[in-house]
Amino acid sequence: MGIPFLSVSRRLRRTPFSEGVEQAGVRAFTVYNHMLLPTVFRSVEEDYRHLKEAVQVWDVSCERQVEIRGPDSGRLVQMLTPRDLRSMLPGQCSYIPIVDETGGMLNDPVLLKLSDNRWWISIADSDLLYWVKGLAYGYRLDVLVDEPDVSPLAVQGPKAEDLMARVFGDSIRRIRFFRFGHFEFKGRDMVVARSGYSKQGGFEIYVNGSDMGMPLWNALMEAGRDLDVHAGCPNVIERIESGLLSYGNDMTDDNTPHECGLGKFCNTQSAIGCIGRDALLRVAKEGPVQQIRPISIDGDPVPVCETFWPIKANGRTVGRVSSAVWSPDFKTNVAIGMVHVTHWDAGTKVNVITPDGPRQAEVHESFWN
Ligand code: THG
Repeated sequence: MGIPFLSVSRRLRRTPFSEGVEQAGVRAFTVYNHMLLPTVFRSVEEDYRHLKEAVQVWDVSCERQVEIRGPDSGRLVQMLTPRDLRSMLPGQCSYIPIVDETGGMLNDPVLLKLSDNRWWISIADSDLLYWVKGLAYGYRLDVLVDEPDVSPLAVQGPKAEDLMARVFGDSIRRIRFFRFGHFEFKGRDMVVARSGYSKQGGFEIYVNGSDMGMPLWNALMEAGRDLDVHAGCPNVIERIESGLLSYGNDMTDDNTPHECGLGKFCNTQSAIGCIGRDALLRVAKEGPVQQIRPISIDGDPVPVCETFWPIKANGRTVGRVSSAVWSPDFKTNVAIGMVHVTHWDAGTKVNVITPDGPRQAEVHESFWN
């Protein structure tokens, strides 16, 4: 399975770090926000082991920023999300579901509040810029909305803090989780947050200016030589183990935040102005009838999950798996799927129809208990 080749052109954007990624021996890419995103360097399993033991530098430029500036910027950002942003302070990050007028998920970005009048929405894989521009224009808001020349570079793994301290100074150690500060690199101001698409700890540098891409990439690689720094990328095994959702894979605009297990990031009652508020208040009354759950799948390593795999019980479809992979640490296949209310309790035994045939599987509350 898989396709033989992906033709690159101007529509499939390279990144400020593509040269470094190629030098490091990238083996495969995916496309995310119309941009190259590496998926494999040595092998998915070697990358996974190294991520859990050392430190990696990830080209996650594809996490594009939707910048909103101006006096109405706070109002516009609150229109996008059922998370109540009134208590959010400059210097904070927030994981926010973004919903349309039906309460359907349009994106699940990280929001950064740079100041009362300036925000970055660090988006997952959907063209959110057009929704935000449309709202700004339609509501005649006093804002500017655009995509700045800012490209995130993630530094992830247990040795990430030591590497970052060598390049940005010891004060980097004082950044708390989901907070950010401003740091200089070669005289250029950069936003650095303690965040990232893994649970191994680390930072994200919002690289300000494409011209700074390779100088920063090279500085990190040189400073981390004795830490065994290596180019890496979001790792499918680690992210499923960690329960990190992938927009477009695990959920789409057909799903509400509650179905996605993102209810804890919603304050729909108090999120006054949220476009999807009425729709979400209506569905919240009933409660979701399906929800995302971690699932373990018995047997040998499963193939790559390229389409939904049906989840069955007593011959009836009770859900679908959207992501699945063999976990070397858990010694089972770990998966993420949408499961019907009748079968979502932890411990429920189901069958997953993989391309290799049906497998026994179990629904979990989380992978750690
Ligand atoms: N970092 C940045 N931008 C991003 C991502 C990122 N944009 C695309 C994509 N990732 C968006 N999706 C996620 C999903 C999960 C998290 C971040 C972005 C995440 N979740 C933690 C969790 O679920 O445990 C923390 C959530 C919290 O406590 O607030 O970090 O990775 N810049």
